[in-house]
Formats: sequence, C-alpha cells, structure tokens
Amino acid sequence: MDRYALLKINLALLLAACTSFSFSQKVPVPGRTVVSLNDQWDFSIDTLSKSGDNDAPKGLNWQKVNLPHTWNAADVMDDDHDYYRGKGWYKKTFKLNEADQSRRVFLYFKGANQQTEVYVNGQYAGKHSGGYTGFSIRAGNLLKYNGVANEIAVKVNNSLNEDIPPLTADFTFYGGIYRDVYLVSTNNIHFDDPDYGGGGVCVTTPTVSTQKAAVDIRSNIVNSGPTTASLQIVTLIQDQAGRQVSTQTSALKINAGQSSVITQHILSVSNPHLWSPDEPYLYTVSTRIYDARSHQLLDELSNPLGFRWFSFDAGKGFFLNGKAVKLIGASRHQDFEGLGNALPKQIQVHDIEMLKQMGANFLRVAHYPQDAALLEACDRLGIIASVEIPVVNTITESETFYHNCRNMVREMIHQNFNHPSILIWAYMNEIMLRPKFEKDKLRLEQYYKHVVELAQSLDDICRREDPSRYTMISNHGNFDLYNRTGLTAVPMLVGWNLYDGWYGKDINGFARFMDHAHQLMPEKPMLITEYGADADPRLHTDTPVRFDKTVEYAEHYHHIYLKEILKRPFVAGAAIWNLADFNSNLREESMPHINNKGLLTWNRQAKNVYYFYQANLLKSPFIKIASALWAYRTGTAVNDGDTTALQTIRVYTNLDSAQLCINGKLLGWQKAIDKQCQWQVPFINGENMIVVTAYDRGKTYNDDVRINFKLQPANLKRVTNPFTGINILLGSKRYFVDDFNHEVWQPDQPYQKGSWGFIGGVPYAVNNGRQSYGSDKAISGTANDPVFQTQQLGITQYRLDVPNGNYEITMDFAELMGSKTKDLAYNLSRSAGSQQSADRVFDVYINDKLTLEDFNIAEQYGKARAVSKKMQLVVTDDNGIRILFRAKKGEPVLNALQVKKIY
Ligand code: GCB
Repeated sequence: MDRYALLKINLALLLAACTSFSFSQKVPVPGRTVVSLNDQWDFSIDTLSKSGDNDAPKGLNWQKVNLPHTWNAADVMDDDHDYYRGKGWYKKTFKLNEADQSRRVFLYFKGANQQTEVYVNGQYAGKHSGGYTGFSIRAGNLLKYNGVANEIAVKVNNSLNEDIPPLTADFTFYGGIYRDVYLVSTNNIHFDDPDYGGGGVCVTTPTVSTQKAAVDIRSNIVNSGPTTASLQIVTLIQDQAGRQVSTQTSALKINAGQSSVITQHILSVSNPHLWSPDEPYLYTVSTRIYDARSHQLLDELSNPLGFRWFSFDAGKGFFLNGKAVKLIGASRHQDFEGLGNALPKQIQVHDIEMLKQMGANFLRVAHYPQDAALLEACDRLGIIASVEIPVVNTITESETFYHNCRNMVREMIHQNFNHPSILIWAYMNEIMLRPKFEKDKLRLEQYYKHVVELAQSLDDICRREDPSRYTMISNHGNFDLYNRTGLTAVPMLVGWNLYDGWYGKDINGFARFMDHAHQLMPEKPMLITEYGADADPRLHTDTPVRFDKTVEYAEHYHHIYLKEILKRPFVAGAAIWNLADFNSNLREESMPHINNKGLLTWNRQAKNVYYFYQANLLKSPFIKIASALWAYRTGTAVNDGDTTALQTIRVYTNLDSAQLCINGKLLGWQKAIDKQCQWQVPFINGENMIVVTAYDRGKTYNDDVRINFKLQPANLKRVTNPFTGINILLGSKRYFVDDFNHEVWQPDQPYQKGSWGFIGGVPYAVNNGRQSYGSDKAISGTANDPVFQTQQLGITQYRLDVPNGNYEITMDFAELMGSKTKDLAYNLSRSAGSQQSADRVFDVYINDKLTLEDFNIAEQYGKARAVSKKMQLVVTDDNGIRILFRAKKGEPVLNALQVKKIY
C-alpha cells in the first residue's frame, strides 16, 4: 500500500518550493520526509535515440509538464487506429542540503508505463519493468548535497515488449509517468521493502470475532548506519476517534548494514468495531522506531486497520463477519476523457464515491493494480476489492515473462497489503482467449500446460505472501477449455466473464452457464467477474436489439443479468463491466476507440443502467427518471393534426409505485415492477417538464427532467406546428443525439403520402454475426459515426411531402462495405464475418435535376469516410422533395438525410 500518502506530514507546505526545494535544518529533522516531485518536468517524445543511449538525444522537442502525465491523452482519439508506443524522456532538477547526505534518499515512482530507466546526474540509477506498480530508485550516492542542482532523467517506454504483460488487451497502454513521484528521505534506520516497493510494515488480523481480535504487525527494519542499533519498536492502535486501543513495545538490535524482520502480536483488542460495507469502521496502526537510548523517533508509518472475517462458500456464496453478503459492483479502468490514464487523486476517489452511491459493495480493480487513492477510498467507504496483475489474453513462454509476472504479483501484494478492503488477489484474465498456436494441436496443448504452470506458481506466491486472502482467476465463457486444462483447479475462486446476449447470441445462455458451471464444479466458489453491454449515451431506440449500442438494450441486458445473479446463492458476487466507459484504441464501434460498457460515461455522467442499479441496490428511497442523458428528443405525431407524439419514459425506483406528470398533466400511477415504472408520454413540440412522484411512509420523493422535443407533423404540409426540418438515419432503428449541437436524428420509415420516407432497398447489415442492421466500422472525418454507420442499400427514391418553400438538403454517405480492420482481441465471439467490397456507381437527381453524377463513394472518398453533400432547393410545384437514385453499377445507398427549411 501507499504508506507515503498516509504519512502525517504537511505535503502542502513541502510542495510550495517544488522546483528547487531543499530540506531545511532549521526545524528538527523528521524521521521521514516525503516530498512530491510532480511539478515542472521537461518532457519530450523520443524517436531519435538508439537502444542503449543513456541520455536524451539532442534535437528533442521539450515541453514543460506536470505529473501525472501521459503522452497519449490526445492521439488515442484521432482517426488512426494507432497511438504512439515508444520512448519518452522526462527531466527535472532539484537541490539538496548537505545535511541530507547522512540520510537515505530515494525516488519513489507510483507508476510509469511500462519500462522505466532512471538516470541521476548522468549516471544510471535503476530501472523497472511493468506499468502498474510502484518502485523505488535508490539514488542516494549519485545525488549532490551541496546545494547545486541535481538532474533526474527518466526514460519511459510503452512499446510492446513480449516479456512484459499485458501483451494484448481491450484497453489502451498509455505511456508516461502517469502517477506521482516522490523524493523520500529517511534516517539510516528505517522501515523498508526495497525489492517490492511496499512500505515495510504489514498488518494482519489472525483472529477476529465480535468479542475479540488479534493483530500482527510485521515490520522490516533496515540499519544502513555504521554502528549496531539498539531500538524500540512501538506500535499503537487507535480507534476512529483517536483513542488508544492497544500498544506494544519491542526491543530490537540490528547490526550495521543489516536488516531485521520483527513481528509484534497484539493478542487482544476487545469488542472490536467491525469493518463492513455498511459500516466501514477503520482503526489506525502507527508503527514507530525509536533509538533505545536517546528515545529519538527514527521512523514512523501509519496504516489503516479494519477488523473483519470472511469466507467464500461454493454453495452459499460470500460471508462477511458471519453474515451472507452478495457482492455486487463493477470493474474499473484508470481512464478519463481527455486525461488518458494520468488521473488526479480526486477522480480516483470520485469513482469509488459513485460506486458507493450506486449501492454497490464490490470493486474489481481490473485489469491491473491502480492508484492507492482508489483503495484508500474503498477502505473508507466500505467497498470490498479484488486486485489483479495484467496477465491478459495470452502469455509469452519465456523465463523473463514468468519472472515479470511473479515480480508483479509480489509488488501488488506488498504495495497494497494493508488495505482492509482487499479480500482477493487475482493474476490472470481470459488467459485462454488468444492462444498462440491454434493451428498446431500438440503445441497448443503444451502452451496450455505452460499457462497452468504459470498460474500455479503465481497462485503459490499469493498464498505464501498473504495466506489471509483468497486467490482468483477470471476466465471467458469457454467452461470446458478452462476446466479440462486444469486452470479452474488452481485458484481458490473462479471468476467468469460472461457476455451471452452481447458477444454471444442468446441472453438465456447466461443462466444456463452459471448452473452448468456450478453443477460440474460444486466445490468451487464462483463469481461473475464481468458482464456488460455497450451503451453509447447518444443512441436510443424503441426496439432494442443486441449490438445496437443503445442505452435501452443495455438496460434490457442488465435487467436480465441482475435478476439471474440474485436468484443464485452459489454466485458469490458479480462485477459489471465496467464502472465507466474507457479508451481501447483499437476499437471501432459507434464511438470509435471507446468501450461503451460503462455505467457512467467516459467523463462520469450516469447512464440509465446506473439508475437501474441504484433502484435495485440502494436501501434508502430512490426514484429517478431514466432520461437524464436523453434531454433532446424527436418523434412524429401519430395522426394528422396531433400536437403531441408518444414516447416511453422509464422510471427506476425502489418504492412501490410512482405517478408521472407531464407539462402539468397527470398521467396516473404505475406500480413498480422489477423496480421500474413505464409510461407512454405525450410530448409537445418544445420544452416538456416531467415530474415523477412517489410516497413512502409519509414522505414524498420526486424527480424531474426537462426534455426538449422536436415534434414532426404526421402531415408535413400542416400549418399548425409547421415543418421546420428533419434529420433521418436510413436503415436504422436508432435515435441519435449529436453531443455538440444537440441535433437529433430519428429512424427512417417507408414513405407514406403526406409524410416522408424511403422507397426501395433494405437496411444494410454487416455480416458479422452481431448487428442486425448497420455497421460498427469507425467512420473517418466525423465524430458522429452513427449518422454514417447505417444505410438503405438499393434505395430507389426518397420523398418528403414538404410544403413549397426554400430548403437546405444534406445527403450523408459512407461506403460501409469492404474490410478495413483486423479481428480484434476482445472479439469474444470471433465472428467478424465476411466484409465484401462494394462496387457501386450511381446518379442522384433531386426534383428531376441531376445532382450527383457517376457517384462512386469508395473510389472518390475511400471506405468508411464521412461524405456530406449539401445543397439548396426551392420547392414550388406542390410536389415536395423527391430524391431519385439511378444505379449504374451495384446498388445505390444513402446513409442519412437532413432537410432544413430556410427562409
Ligand atoms: C472481456 C475482457 C475485457 C473487455 C471486455 C469487453 O472479456 O476481459 O478486458 O474490455 O471483455 O468489453 O469486451
């Protein structure tokens, strides 16, 4: 764990002079100082140096940055399906006083991705492999202590390295020093964990009951001084109010240059206040080293302590402090819009606050250890956590890879050991998803054997390093493979990542899988470590289907999954994939580069599914209109002359029933079924105010939302509510709201007299076994990909029976056929299917005028590129707008159409 952050020092004061600070001798030297080195680094990408270069080459393009920093914050979102993976240099200067020379000074990096070399004053000081754990660089003897500037130069490299996990994964491997860096100075005698970056003090609770608890404090103490040290080790346990609960003093002698491990046993804390999600009560354990003779305080570390006992039962699930608790929560990536992985502490904490406010009690820290701030928040807020190392999809069968995995497991455990919220260590994710030798059966079996051997060695390390916690592996839904190869036998808990109804076709497969796995492995406790469906918050539909990426399909999916999970006591817990949307650079999707399975958007706005879980998990009264992110809507009046259009409004509540009122008109009460009420609501053109109300034990609970609605007349020539414009997605059943200017697009319809619609053709559907219409290809040249991802194939006409007047027409095209990308690692169903190329040439006439001649989208613009053709038109003949498509080769297409009345 991050002891440094827990030290009671006034960081703010020390931070004041960051660029060239010095440790002052005017105040007594504290046992330990920890000073942030986050400010004012010079940074440059390095595409010039050769391997083995010890310094940044000349000619780099330096800029000032503060840490946390990543060089990939922007390029992961551009149209290329690539981001910079290579070297970057960071440089910084600072000064030290002479007095520091007699102390131990080292640099502590909380995380740099993924290979780091550190140079101090031009000399090599140390290196680290792996992007998700902290490490210290012992630089003391390379530093200058006479008030002249010291220079640290740090080379970070995020290129693929076959010996360092992760090798492939569905997230972005941002490069840079993306967590804090500290300069730490201690006395010669101090706590230490030099090999694995921990603090040197490990707190365990060998026995806990409601009456009594025991605490063990194991400290590793180093004497780097020239003489034998006679010491007193004093441990103090305080409750939340700062009252002393227990203390213990032990004597210890350490010879010069030696280190020693001492374990103090505090045998009896009576009536301990237990730690649980409902009441995350924390004690503090302070461990101090005193000089036995002078009583001078030499070092001190503080750690949180939570008293709890827990177990997983294969048939009955999870138990905490003797009570059955269903673990429900989410996984989380360290990733935020515009920041990449370089997140300030506030965002880490805010994420856990959002998880808690959802009513969750579980966090899978996936797929790698994350910032200590996250786990401190879990301790404080009562979120049970599982932490894992990033061995994802595939391994390299090399000793160096194995060594790096083992090292990562040890670093993870040592650095996070004292978080009472952590109950599980995990070390592999879907490791048989991308085996390397699929065509060679014998070799493949050998590979599987190596995977299992590696798993066993990592599991052994976890159990040895920390016998107090459980171990886990998360697998994808190929039960037989994991079972037959013996991988399921290795960890104490088996996690399954299941996506039936998303990557898999049949949503009912989820329940079947859980029952089947439990039946065949009745002795093994089981968790669902992933489930989720993409929800692009800009996409909505009245007819949700798998892979339409709409908010509504995700609601349907989670509804079914949660029900099935709650039904089965043998499922100890479940983690939704994912708490928030995150970047996965290779992904195409409706929102390219983004995995949209978050309960929250990339910048942490709640989606409807978040409210769904609140209604299901919160114990306090809850009511919420599931529309907060769909405040701009459109719809067509059913009958000629109607001044309203009907649309569904869903409300999530844990109360019995609710009533809805739109624009002051009561629509009546609905009983909540499965925590939701639903109304068909008549929207008027313009602003609509919706208020829902529920009562519980004499109290009223409300929620309201303002929705801006654009009402399309059923008959476009109507003078009441006259036609002003329309945006139509062809070949689509989705509504799309453009984030930037709130343009709203609606699904197409077949042409009806008096109204509008297509004539001829069928909705385009990519043949990938997933989408029932449209494509998920990323479209270059637009941020509004869904406008271009569907189309009417073989269209012959488009008609809008608008009144006479002036119009601006925009026809949107993109060639959707033809392969552009390779099969991606996260494609769990592996059914990318054929991507036939199109050969199409057509003419377009608007009101009999040839507007596009010999139009060949692919040839003129390339594949999957947004092409918008805008023109003005005067309609004078009472015949509205008539767009005619004449095929010359292949089938004509139209992806979207915008018509605006201009005056
Ligand atoms: C998985 C992976 C996770 C992906 C997720 C998805 O099974 O473990 O890393 O992000 O599926 O969304 O495809």
